[in-house]
Amino acid sequence: MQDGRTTLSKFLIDTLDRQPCASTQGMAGLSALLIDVAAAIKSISAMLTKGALGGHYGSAQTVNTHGEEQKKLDVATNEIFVQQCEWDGLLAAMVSEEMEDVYAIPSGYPRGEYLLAFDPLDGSSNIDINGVVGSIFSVLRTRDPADSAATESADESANEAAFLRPGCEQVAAGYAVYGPSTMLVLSVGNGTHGFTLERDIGNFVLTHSNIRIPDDTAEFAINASNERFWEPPVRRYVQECKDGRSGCRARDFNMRWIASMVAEVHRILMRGGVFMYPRDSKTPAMEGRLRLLYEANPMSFLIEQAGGLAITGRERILDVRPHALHGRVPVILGSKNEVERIARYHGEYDRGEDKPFTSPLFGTRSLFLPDFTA
Ligand code: AFP
Repeated sequence: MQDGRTTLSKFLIDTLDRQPCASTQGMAGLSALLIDVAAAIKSISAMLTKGALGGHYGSAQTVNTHGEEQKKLDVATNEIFVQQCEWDGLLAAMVSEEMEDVYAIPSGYPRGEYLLAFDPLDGSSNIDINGVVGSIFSVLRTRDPADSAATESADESANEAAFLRPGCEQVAAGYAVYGPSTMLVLSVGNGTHGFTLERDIGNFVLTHSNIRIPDDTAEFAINASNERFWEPPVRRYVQECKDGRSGCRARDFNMRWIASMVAEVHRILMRGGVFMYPRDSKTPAMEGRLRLLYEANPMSFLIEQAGGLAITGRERILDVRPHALHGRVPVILGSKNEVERIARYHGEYDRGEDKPFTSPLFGTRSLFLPDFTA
């Protein structure tokens, strides 16, 4: 399929409907669902480009299930996803960052065999400053296609337990990045592909087929204001990056932080890098900041499909079994060789084998040369 000419609809027909294969067996309806999700993204894109003129800036004066103040656009974009996807008979239920409980498809609509989990507006703290934001979505099936005997009742297929499955069971995942252009990046298990919104005709056009992440990078993204709360293996990795060519990495690194996971992941898919939102002692009760079902899992699916890695620090994110709809998980993802290094540092730390990491005070060109022989 040719970049610049293939539309999202043609891509999905060619990928899912015309060439059923093992990975897409029994995926009838998935392409229609993804086209509905794309329609929701187009509506959100149109709403966002109005900026302050759209009347959607500021607080909604409400609080979501996590006790976080909701922006007007958090609420409006959630409504767009629900209204665009609830009616078409493809979904059994939805879960959203902005809704406390499972949203079962209303009885007035037919129920389907897919489950949709989404963050309708990621990075909403960037809205009022006209920064980059995004939407993230994840698709599961309600039952194992190989188990045709599965006789889940309609309620069973639409309850919380139906969503609490590891991310490796996703059948599709993607995000929209609302930047200078609006892009939809998705995977149905056959690579990660990027589509750019041709706004004047309203089509998503394939512009980045088979995205591949470079195995190596010189760019890392982390909120450095949390440094004093990080675990030692994360502090060790970041310190070595900051030491640059005078440290053990013998090359300089660059740092980025956009406060929008979608923007960070998109940069990594475009040119490599590492994104970290690790567990920290600032909020020890929480396993990090990012949600597993509708942030970490879909992004990890896309990253792996593009040749990268996505871990908690100690295990593959897509293997983590969720225990709650809005459960959180530490996230370290991106270029393969860097994520493997960070995983190695966690392992060495857990086994008590981690070398005392050097700091600029103990670099090769400093006054304080460590005496490790002591
Ligand atoms: P919001 O959607 O509440 O702005 O959170 C965005 C996010 O979940 C993720 O997209 C960012 O990477 C991360 O939070 C930024 O967190 P900090 O504000 O702690 O840097």
